[in-house]
Formats: sequence, C-alpha cells, structure tokens
Amino acid sequence: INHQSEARGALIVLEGLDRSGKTSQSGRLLSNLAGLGYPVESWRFPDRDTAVGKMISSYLSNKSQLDDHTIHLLFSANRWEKRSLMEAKLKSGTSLIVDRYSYSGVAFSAAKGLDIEWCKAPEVGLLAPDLVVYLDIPPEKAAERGGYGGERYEQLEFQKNVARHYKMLSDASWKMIDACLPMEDVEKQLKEMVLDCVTSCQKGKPISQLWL
Ligand code: 2DT
Repeated sequence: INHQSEARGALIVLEGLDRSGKTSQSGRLLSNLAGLGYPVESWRFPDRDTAVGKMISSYLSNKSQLDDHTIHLLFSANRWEKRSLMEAKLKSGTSLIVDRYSYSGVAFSAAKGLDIEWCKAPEVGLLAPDLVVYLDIPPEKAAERGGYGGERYEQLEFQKNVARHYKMLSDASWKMIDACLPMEDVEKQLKEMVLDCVTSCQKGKPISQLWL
C-alpha cells in the first residue's frame, strides 16, 4: 500500500497582532515546506478577492461603514465560502498555511465589545486548525515597526485590546513564538513546529471542526 498518496495535508494557522510578522513568516514557511517537497499553499483571511471579501476590504479601508455584528458575520461568511475548497485541498494532501482565521474573527470583534460566545457561534463547523501558532509581540513593539498602514484597527489602544482577547482565546494547544526575536530565529522555530504537525497529519490524525 502506498500510504503517502492517502496522507492528508495539515491546516496551519498563524495568528498575532498587526505587524507581528505573520505575512513575512507565511512566505518563508511556504518556501521552506515547498523546498522539502511538501505540497503546500499559503492562504489568508480575509480573502479580499471574493464578493464578500470586497465588502470587507472596503470596510477595512474606511470606504464604507457597517454595524459591528454585520462585519463580523461577513468575516465569518468569507471563511465559510472557502470551507469546501479548504477541505478538498487537505484531503488531496496539500497543507495550508493560513494567515489569520477564526481567532482573528473573535478577537477583533470581541475587542469592540461584542459578546465572545456570540462571536464564536458562526465559526462552529468550520475546519479546526491542526496547529495554531501565535506570533507574540507586545503591542507597543508592534507599533514601533514601520508604522501601521492606516486601515481600521491599526491603532495602538485597539491592538492592546485585541491582544487581551487573543490571550483569552488561546489554550494549551497553541504554540507561542516570541515575535521580537530575529526573523531567522522565528522562521526556524516555526518550521520545526510545522514539520511535527505535518507528520502527525500524514500519520492519520483526523480532521476536526471548530469550536473546540
Ligand atoms: P490583514 O491586515 O491581515 O489583511 O487583516 N480581521 C481579520 C477581523 O476583524 N476579523 C477576521 O475574521 C479577520 C480574518 C484583522 C485585516 C484586518 O481584519 C481583521 C486585521
């Protein structure tokens, strides 16, 4: 039997504050895994290319205003519209590195004052990540990094509030990396964690669903 052909891919999620290095590290991780011969893709949420994603993008750049509950549900809908493709990719053996997921969804909306349980509800039934890596950086340090881009949410006081909500959502299964370390060190730690996860998924760890 060729077990390799039946091995599924891993769902790896990177979370962290704005400017914590998620996007740079996603790119490095993608090259590292691809270089080792693993089928892998890099995704991000929000996916601004879909119709829902365009509404989200317009909201984030302050070109439109939406009620806090409404935008929350749009972010969730944006994950739901990718769910079946996500499952198909994983089952076909491709690992996905996802820059932000449901935890961003809950942390950012709850930081505005929405009830956490209400925020989690529309995420129930989405695919659960096999690994959540949190790039940990003090909000003040993140703010010092080349400034924010001027989108909604890119303000120190709000980011501090988001950080508090991430801490509330995190559990013992999350892997933390000190995002103040040099990029190469973060990259190396991330690669090791992810290789472990990819291996356990190949060995048959089942795909599960949110919210755990
Ligand atoms: P980027 O700067 O990473 O494109 O994120 N956000 C993101 C939410 O409020 N809810 C969500 O579900 C997701 C995925 C975080 C754009 C901003 O959107 C926020 C930052």
